[in-house]
Amino acid sequence: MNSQAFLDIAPDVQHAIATGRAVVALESTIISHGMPYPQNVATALQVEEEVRQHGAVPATIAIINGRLKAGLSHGDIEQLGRAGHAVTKVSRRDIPFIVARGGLGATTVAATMVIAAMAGIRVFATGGIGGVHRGAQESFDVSADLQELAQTPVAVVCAGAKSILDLRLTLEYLETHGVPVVGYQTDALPAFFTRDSAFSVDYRLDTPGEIAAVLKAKWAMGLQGGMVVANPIPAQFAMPLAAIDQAIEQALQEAKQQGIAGKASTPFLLARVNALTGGDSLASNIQLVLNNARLGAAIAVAYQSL
Ligand code: PSU
Ligand code: MN
Repeated sequence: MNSQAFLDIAPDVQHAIATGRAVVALESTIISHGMPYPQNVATALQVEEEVRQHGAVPATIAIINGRLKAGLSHGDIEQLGRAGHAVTKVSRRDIPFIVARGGLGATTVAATMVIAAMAGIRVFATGGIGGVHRGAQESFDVSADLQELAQTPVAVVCAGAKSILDLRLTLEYLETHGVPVVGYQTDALPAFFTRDSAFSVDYRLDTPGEIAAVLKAKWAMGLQGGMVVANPIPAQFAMPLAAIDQAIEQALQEAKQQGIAGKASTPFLLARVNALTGGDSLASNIQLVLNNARLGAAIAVAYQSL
């Protein structure tokens, strides 16, 4: 038995892979734990449509009835979105448990990369990646997303990382583990709701074709691991830094007071930041994900043409 025995690839995704067409993986924790219902479901469907409009086939990834899925039905997406935080958040370590019990799981960036790689998908678009949390010197809270980027050959297009994280330590960790961080048309690391931060990216690339060429070179020579492609939120949807910082500070305080730790930490912080900033941040969040879906599709198309 090999990994394919656990994996169901949707027919349109299978067809695209077999004929060398572009495919973009999408994650499902962003649906269950990253946004409120019903905007999470509407956004997930809109993101898939955005990928299609830009010449690629979307493959939203999750675990449904214990099967690894690359490509979900609308019913699957509705189920994940409606159940929200009741769905098991699945990172690499959780995969075999949800499979063995025939359960439902929403995949994080790490688990989505694992399943995308099994399916042969090289490009993945999402909102933000996990990283090194503030205070990690004490808590040791470092997202498994970073280790996955070090070992699994999938490029992750994101809007950087939310400043619920320590961006400086996140960059240091990625450097140590050999994960390149590319800025798309920017020299600064974007911080999710804002177009830049105090930190620089390793490499700035200005076209999807250049990014595809680097991916090709990396994997053709057998270098392991993925790449972070950081795509700044479109200027018209960026949030004022002060409002975001205040909400993040408050969310972090609440998490500390309530002793939130482990895998609950990121979902708690995301939900509190969403609640404290109201509809504004949700609108920005949706727009940056759509923006990443467009760039992901363009990179996947360029990659297939090489
Ligand atoms: N950051 C966001 N939105 C998200 C996530 C992170 O702005 O939805 C999700 C992603 O699925 C990511 C996960 O992989 O949270 C990271 O969780 P942890 O820090 O527990 O590894
Ligand atoms: Mn963590």
